[in-house]
Amino acid sequence: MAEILTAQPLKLYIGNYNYSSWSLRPWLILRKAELPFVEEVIDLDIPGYKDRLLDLTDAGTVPVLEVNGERLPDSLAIAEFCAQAVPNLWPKDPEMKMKAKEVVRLMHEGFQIIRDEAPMNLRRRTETPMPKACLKEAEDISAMWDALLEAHNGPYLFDNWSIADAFYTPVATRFASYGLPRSVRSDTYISELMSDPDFQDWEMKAFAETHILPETDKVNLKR
Ligand SMILES: N[C@@H](CCC(=O)N[C@@H](CS)C(=O)NCC(=O)O)C(=O)O
Repeated sequence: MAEILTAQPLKLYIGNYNYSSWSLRPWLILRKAELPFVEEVIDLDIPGYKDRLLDLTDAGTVPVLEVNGERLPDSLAIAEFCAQAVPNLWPKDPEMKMKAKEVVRLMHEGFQIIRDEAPMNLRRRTETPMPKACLKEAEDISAMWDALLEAHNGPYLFDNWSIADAFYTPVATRFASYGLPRSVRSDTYISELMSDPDFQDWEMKAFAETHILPETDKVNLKR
């Protein structure tokens, strides 16, 4: 694996910093793994962007990690690739690791209401009332975080920072952007993730970015 990693620099194709939650996850993981990589932003929703994505991989989405000319799509597959090279990205304890994988899978496959109603938009701060179903999903996530933080004595979901925290960082930003309800413990967790120096590097790039996705910027402005 080390050979694969060093032969050519890793390249991560990502969507826009302000909006691309799926891109943020592996970007954070690569940073925490201290795996050197270069990144290339593909502006989403501009004419021809989909062809560009389909030229990269059949998935037609970002993130995509290029390893020695081979391209690996999907945030979770990229996370697992990094964890093979740097095993402490998952908790060491087997039971904890299983649980961490379960909560990551939940995020990767679910929480569709929050994804639709409160898309990641780092520049957004709004107090517009959110739909009930979205509030309910936020409460469920906050309760799940609380149970894990309590069981593992915070500040992270498991013993140390892990892929699970990477997967929930974009969710934390949604709580901040849309004022979603959360417990005091979850609020502390959100602050922890959002004050992470690597996240803050990403956020600075989002604030500096000029590309706008009007459809995403419209979400929840009119309620
Ligand atoms: N399951 C994929 C989802 C990737 C995804 O939907 N990425 C969005 C950007 S955040 C995308 O590429 N959208 C472009 C499109 O759907 O046309 C993953 O985990 O990487």
